[in-house]
Amino acid sequence: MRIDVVSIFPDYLAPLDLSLIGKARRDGLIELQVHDLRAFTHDRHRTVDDTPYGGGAGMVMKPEPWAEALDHVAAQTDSRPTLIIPGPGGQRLDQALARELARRDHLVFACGRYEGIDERVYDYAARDFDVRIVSLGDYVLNGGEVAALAVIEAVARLVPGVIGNADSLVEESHEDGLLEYPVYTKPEHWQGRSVPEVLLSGDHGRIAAWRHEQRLQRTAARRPDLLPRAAAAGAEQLAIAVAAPADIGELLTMTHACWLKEGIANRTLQIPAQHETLQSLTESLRDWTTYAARIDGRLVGSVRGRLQDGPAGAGTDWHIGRLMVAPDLHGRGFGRALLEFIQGAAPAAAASYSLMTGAGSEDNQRMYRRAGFRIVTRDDPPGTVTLSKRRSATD
Ligand code: JD8
Repeated sequence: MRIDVVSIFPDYLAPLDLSLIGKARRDGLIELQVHDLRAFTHDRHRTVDDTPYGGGAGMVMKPEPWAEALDHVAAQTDSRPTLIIPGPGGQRLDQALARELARRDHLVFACGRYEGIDERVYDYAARDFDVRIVSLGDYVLNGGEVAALAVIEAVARLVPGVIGNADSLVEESHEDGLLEYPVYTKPEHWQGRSVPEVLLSGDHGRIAAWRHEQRLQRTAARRPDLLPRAAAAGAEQLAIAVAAPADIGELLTMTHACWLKEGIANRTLQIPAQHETLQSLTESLRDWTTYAARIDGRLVGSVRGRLQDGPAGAGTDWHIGRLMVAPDLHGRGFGRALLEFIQGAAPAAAASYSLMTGAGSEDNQRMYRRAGFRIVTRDDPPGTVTLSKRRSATD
């Protein structure tokens, strides 16, 4: 990812030389350049501001230096960068926006000062940039640099490879609308306080369930405003029933729609789901226990499972497949709800769960890891990862 920052206080961005982002720059994962706006002035006083038309307090940033600075940055790339102009009236920064910006190749930050930047610069910049006004929150800062630092840190840490262990990105606050669970490390007993026993049990299923419960409780206590989106979305709204031949038409349509996105994420048209037909899907109802999830009669999701021999000595495995949610309903927790449902639907004989997804399907992998699944094999078949999870006594 390339990042350019323009400011009259370039030293304000010095913290980006430190820590993980400093390392990511040295490792070539992030290319970051800071530009002094005054370098794009031509008068002896290197003037960047002037009095506001219409009167009033303070000074306004002149358009000419900004135009030259943005032209200079735009000339360095043939892609259309995203220009982020921090401002108190902008779109609030949140994890969803951070994830969206982390998918861009080139971000440019225009850090204003004084009373702000001449309004014509916003329109001028739209010629070469996707212009986004972003705010840190409903309070007033003196300039855009602090906001630029926060956005860059929130975005850069999502760039693959910046955070060493991608797993740690999974269970984070706001990642799925819930606050994070409490964390502990050695010593087990400290100042008469002990680590919760479940965390010493080694039972991944129980630990994942306890942590999820902790996240719900903390969110309810500290950020109840987040709960509706996180919790309400879940299973409550879904009417789940075993799929019947009458569902096949809708199911085929949704299968093709959902695996279009998977095909793009994995740059392939060789995924079996992409080649399903009415006949093959009807026949699959014999081999798989397939569920259809509806809201107000509309098919919004599906998932299936079948028993198979687990890895040697590991008993019978409940293999989960075709977990899908209608593309327009992603991000509401329905996928997590269907994953919880299909685990609960496993026959008593199942000692473990397994599922497969694309090596490039990061969102899917994130959801499965959050539910306690771990990658056990790669590229069997090529381009896929298989994840597994032991069934716990409480499941
Ligand atoms: C950019 C100039 C100062 C703002 C007169 C104080 C973001 N969440 C946020 N609060 N404030 C900013 C922000 C403030 C800025 C600039 C961002 C450029 N100022 C101005 C208007 C009132 N002074 C911000 N992101």
